[in-house]
Amino acid sequence: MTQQADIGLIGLAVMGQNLVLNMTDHGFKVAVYNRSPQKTEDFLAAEPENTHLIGTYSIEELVNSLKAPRKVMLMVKAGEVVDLFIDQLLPYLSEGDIIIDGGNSLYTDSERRTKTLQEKGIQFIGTGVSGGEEGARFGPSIMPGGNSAAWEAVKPIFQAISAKADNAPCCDWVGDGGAGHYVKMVHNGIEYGDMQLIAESYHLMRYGLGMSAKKCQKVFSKWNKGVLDSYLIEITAEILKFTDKDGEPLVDKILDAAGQKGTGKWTGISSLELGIPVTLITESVYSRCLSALKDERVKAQAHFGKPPKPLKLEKDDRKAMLKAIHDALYASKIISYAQGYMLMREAAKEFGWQLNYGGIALMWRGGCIIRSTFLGEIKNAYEKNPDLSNLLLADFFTKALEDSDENWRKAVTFAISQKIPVPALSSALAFFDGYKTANLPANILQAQRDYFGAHTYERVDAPRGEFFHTDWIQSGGRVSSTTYEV
Ligand code: NBP
Repeated sequence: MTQQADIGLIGLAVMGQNLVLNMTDHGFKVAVYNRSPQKTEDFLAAEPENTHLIGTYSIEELVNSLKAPRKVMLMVKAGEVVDLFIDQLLPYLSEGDIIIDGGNSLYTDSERRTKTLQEKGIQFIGTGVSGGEEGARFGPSIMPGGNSAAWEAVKPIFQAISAKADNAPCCDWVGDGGAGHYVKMVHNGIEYGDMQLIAESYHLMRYGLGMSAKKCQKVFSKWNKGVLDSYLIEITAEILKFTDKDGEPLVDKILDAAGQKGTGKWTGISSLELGIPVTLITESVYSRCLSALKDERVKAQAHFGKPPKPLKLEKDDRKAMLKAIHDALYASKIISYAQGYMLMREAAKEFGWQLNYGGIALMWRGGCIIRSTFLGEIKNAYEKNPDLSNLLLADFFTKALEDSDENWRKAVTFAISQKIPVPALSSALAFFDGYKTANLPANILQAQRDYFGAHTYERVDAPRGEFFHTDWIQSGGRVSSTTYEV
């Protein structure tokens, strides 16, 4: 076979097929391969006019159809399957060839693959691809990391097929090793948070204020024209509008037990490992876990009794409460992104990545599930001050939080009084209050730790890094103290 394809793609499931068609739309010749040959045959049969597609039925045939340096992209199930294909590819690849993993791989796997392949002379790119089926077909957000030497060869293809925001591609080099998949992981975690915040706001409207699905839909449609303008708010309004064959909202027939595939959990795990309080995303993961305990929740409601009936408010009061819910959602969303950025900053320090924070916001600005106008403000904040230590300290976000403060507390108080769980809205508020409190009660924690475990503590009247220990219990069981430096 002549070496004619610009890129090879392995894995013709939803994402792979749509990415291939996106690439051929942009004039690239793509050789495809799938473990089950029938999928390759069906895919080619569905595209009889597409002269940019080359079907192959063995790894050797796939590799031999590629122009040098060969670029092979994997769009297969994350995990062992990726390593399986890398092992199958290696005998046929030459020095300088490039393997790209576009699945939802764990960043530590991408870190490992970059290193081991580099030792073999093969360049590796681990890239996040976001936007689901439609994004893959018409323009995803693409977050590549790995071996930077491979970027120039892959860049024209990736930037051509990616979404565009303000005429700029939602794709740029993220960083070395696992950086691309790390940023994609945080993106997915933020997606969990955004979804949870919307669900909690819906819960407050529907069961706190007794609004119909249709009325909730109208509110979300209105919100989508303001600061909350985003794909997820837009599709929530669409979902609430959707009725089944009985003319009833389909959403009322959907079982309230959420699934998850693991990227939110990975974000939570990484936040715990790095010691960064990414509370909103982690609460969102736990909320899905709690929702999944459907049978237990049903039993517990019978045991403890039903939540109160919705509050019937006068028109103006209801309007004011809806505004409070809006502001609470907006402020909490700011907290969630700030926490996500805190996590990326710490990860960059830990793994030695040079992350472009404004560039990341631009990559998420279009094509992906969390796309929103809001991300433009994050990009602006980092453009104004590339050394910004925390998003909350940027003028725009500081003002937004100050403006929302009263309403945020009002919405959370309302939720508590109506016994409606709002873990994301309320934990965001608790984080905000903690973040801007100079003196937290951690002095008590330190004293307790020193009391039972001699873990020592620092003092407010001594330089940081000087540690003290106190003998808290003295003879006779009386509590007094002797303090000494350690
Ligand atoms: P899947 O994640 O469902 O993977 C399907 C592909 O993996 C098929 O080509 C299948 O081959 C192959 N495969 C499997 Br499964 N087990 C295999 C094995 N043991 N050996 C060889 N091949 C195997 O596809 P997808 O939903 O298109 O997602 C692809 C990647 O993109 C995943 O990592 C996913 O997490 C990520 N992603 C998905 C989305 C989305 O919206 N779906 C969005 C963003 C990222 P077969 O046809 O022979 O079974």
